Amino acid sequence: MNKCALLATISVLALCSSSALAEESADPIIIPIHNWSSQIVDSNVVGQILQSVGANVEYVTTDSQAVYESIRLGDVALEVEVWEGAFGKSFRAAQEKGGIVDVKTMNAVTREDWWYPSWTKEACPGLPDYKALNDCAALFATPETGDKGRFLGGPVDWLKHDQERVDALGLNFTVVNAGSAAALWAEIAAAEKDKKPIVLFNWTPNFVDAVWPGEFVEFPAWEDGCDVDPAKGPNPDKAFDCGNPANGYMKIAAWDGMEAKWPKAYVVLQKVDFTNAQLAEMAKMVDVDNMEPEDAAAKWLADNEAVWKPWTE
Ligand code: TMO
Repeated sequence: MNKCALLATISVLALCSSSALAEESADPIIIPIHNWSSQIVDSNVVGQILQSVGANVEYVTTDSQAVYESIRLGDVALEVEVWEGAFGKSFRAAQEKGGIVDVKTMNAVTREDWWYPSWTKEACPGLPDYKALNDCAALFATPETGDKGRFLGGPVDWLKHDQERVDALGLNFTVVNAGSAAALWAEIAAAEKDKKPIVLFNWTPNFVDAVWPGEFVEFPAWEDGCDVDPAKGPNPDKAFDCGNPANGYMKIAAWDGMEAKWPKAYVVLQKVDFTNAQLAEMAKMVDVDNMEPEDAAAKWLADNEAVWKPWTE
């Protein structure tokens, strides 16, 4: 028997206010963790904030695409970083099936795409135009890619459809996927030693912004539907013939049962908002300062009380 029902049976129903009825579940709020640093840190930041208002929190490591189905089914409660470029498609698919809420669009503006550190442009001066990149493809060749250039993509679960883009735009590149985000940074650092041209997947906000100046390759501009509709973009026969959105959103998503089950936590979640600078800083604490994500989150909270305390009030 819950507390209200018990009170009702002893005839003190008047004490049972509506806020007591909207009692917070003691079940853990399950927060998914993925494989890039800002997401790992800000998920811990949000988890620690929710704990500070009394919630129980658990973290699970999940695939960054399948997570939208897990949220829809209520297996995990929320996602702190819905990047438009990588996850817009999976998020929209889950929304169409129902069970997932678009909680908010955060302040941060995102971009995820082919990128090069600045020394690359000295070897291939027509950059950032993708046609110039294509003419320079041989500069990016490796033993693995023969006479084609190597594009170093991110881990496959980010589903960037780079191979489809190579095919749709006729690029002289072979896509090789890195096993982890850390492998991307190691390759930039190695290329920097002899200023070897390199083109790889990167995104902003990220710590990279402050460590290696560089630019995104400019592909034909993203149009809504370019990932599904061959008519969009310059190649009339193929989808994926556009760059990713250059001013992409970053959203928070949640299970549609979260508000009823954890009403207080949900109100806090609706107020959570991160800027590009804050996300870049969180990534830096892990990728440059080698902090554990949990400690980075605790430090961020200690350093930024003025930012997040109001979210809990
Ligand atoms: C999925 N990511 C934000 C790393 O591009």
